[in-house]
Amino acid sequence: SVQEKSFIMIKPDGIHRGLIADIIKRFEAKGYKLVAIKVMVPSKDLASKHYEEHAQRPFYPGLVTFLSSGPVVAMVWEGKDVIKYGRKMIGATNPLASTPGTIRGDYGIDVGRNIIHGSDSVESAQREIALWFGAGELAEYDLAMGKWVYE
Ligand code: DAT
Ligand code: MG
Repeated sequence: SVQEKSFIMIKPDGIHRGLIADIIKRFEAKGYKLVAIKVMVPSKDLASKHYEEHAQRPFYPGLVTFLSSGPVVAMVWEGKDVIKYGRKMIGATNPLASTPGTIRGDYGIDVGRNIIHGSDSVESAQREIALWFGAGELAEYDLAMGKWVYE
């Protein structure tokens, strides 16, 4: 609910479908601040750790294979309530249950091809940012438009 950071990742389907610019545009236009970004093909180990909370689920092996097929765009976005509101912008896990206007609602159909990941709590955001980025990879700066976004 204060200034916080969320780990947002465009998954391989989002990259292959040419949605990078649209997704970044939505977070940027909302007023959030991009503080880290990189393109990579995640190792199987990294993908497994990212989704470790789902290790016992039947879809886990396929999910890890899909994510590590890469490439992904890993990002950290900062701003007021970005964790919860970012999840709203992303939409429901199942794209067919996502409201039109959300990223998954506008672009996805199947749950295993839902385009984007977003942290779901302060704790998972901290864990995921530390997993995907090294200390020093996060930029600290004031956005010039900040005073026109926040009162
Ligand atoms: P979210 O990505 O909305 O946080 P989650 O954490 O429950 O959703 O699941 C992580 C990812 O796993 C999700 O983005 C897509 C995949 N997934 C979830 N439930 C699934 C299911 N029932 N069948 C196939 N893939 C699933
Ligand atoms: Mg999740």
